[in-house]
Amino acid sequence: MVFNAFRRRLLLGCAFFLGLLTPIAAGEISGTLSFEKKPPSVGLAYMADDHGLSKSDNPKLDQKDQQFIQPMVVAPVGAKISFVNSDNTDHNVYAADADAGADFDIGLASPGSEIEQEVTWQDDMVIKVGCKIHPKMRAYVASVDSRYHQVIEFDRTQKTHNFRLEVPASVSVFRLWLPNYEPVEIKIEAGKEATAQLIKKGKIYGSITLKRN
Ligand SMILES: [Cu+2]
Repeated sequence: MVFNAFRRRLLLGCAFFLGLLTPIAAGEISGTLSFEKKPPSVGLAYMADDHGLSKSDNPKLDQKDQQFIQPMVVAPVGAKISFVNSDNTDHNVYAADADAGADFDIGLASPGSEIEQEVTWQDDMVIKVGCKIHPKMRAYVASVDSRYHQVIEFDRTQKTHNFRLEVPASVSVFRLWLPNYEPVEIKIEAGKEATAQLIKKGKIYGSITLKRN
């Protein structure tokens, strides 16, 4: 009896330990991006068949030290983005993307200001925003309404990057957006793996591998 109880505890202990070592938890996609050259600075992974992201979350895009703090904000059409100037110098935020129909300019944003901009342009696009005062400043706004999304910030010295995305059973259409690359769409069901090429200007620059448990 004593031995059995001990053994059971040992087995439970092992199961718990193995649980900790399991590479991906339930309801997750784990992805690996491999680039042949330098990766871009940022990307967006999301499940395109979810449309539950709230319009009232009011995401912030902050400016400090002459940079946009967030490389990308995700906001569905109809949401309002707050452009915040947390710097001690004037800034501006503008976009001019004819394909998406995004054309705005918040004017002069003085230190401490917070200016709202509604996402009025095309759904499911990623646009570049800049600052007319500091031409090197750059960020992206994704008009994406999926709750299951992740902004991926790349370490540009690394050619391989892993990410994880929590996904419920109800969604299966994975999309990846990378600046200047062709968008990737992969339908992936639980228990499956998939690979796709990363293509820029008609050439293969890398690959993406997904595993869904
Ligand atoms: Cu600026």
